[in-house]
Amino acid sequence: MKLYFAPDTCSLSPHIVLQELGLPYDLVRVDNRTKRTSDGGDFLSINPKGYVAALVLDGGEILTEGPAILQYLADLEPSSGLAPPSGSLDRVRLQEWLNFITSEIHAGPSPLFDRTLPEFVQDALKARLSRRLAVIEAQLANRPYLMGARFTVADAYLFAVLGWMPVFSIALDRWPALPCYIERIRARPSVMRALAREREIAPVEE
Ligand SMILES: N[C@@H](CCC(=O)N[C@@H](CS)C(=O)NCC(=O)O)C(=O)O
Repeated sequence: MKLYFAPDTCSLSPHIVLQELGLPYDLVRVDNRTKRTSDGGDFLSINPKGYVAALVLDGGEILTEGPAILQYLADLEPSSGLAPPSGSLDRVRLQEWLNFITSEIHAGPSPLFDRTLPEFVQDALKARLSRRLAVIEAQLANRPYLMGARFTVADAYLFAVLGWMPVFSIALDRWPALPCYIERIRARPSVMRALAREREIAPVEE
């Protein structure tokens, strides 16, 4: 498999999951501004939507959209427990979290990356995001991971997007469970290996 990634983005989550599974993969860095790739290609020919992550399967099929990629990977190794079995109520609970993360923590607040956004819009987005973070705080108050005792793909995804909060000037210590959760996940060997591998790939030359 081949994962197209950009540093400090949501593509870290499938990367963590590849590491959790111990599967072999190639890593291709994408310059999100130029859409050029570290192997000299045009990322738009891989994902015409123009965003990471994209996962090229060994048979040539290309998967996009984080929650779909994450579940595909988890299902390659059901015994990993990275996702509950398809068709179970727990699987739907996982999908509930993946959808919450993708719409409320990832896409919803992402306009905050635009520093030219009027301040009143920034304030409204941050207020909404804070309400969503309070939901996560409540969930994590008495369990180590979103789904309970086990780390799942939802945690890999949430970890990746929580990394943006300092960029949005949101101090996570307002929600005491969140800094502990982040540190718990950052300490996983899979996470350390994924971050190290991403750092090994130089920026795409223009
Ligand atoms: N709906 C997509 C969104 C992916 C996404 O937002 N990717 C960002 C990085 S986190 C990106 O590559 N943005 C570049 C762009 O949109 O040009 C998903 O959930 O996978």
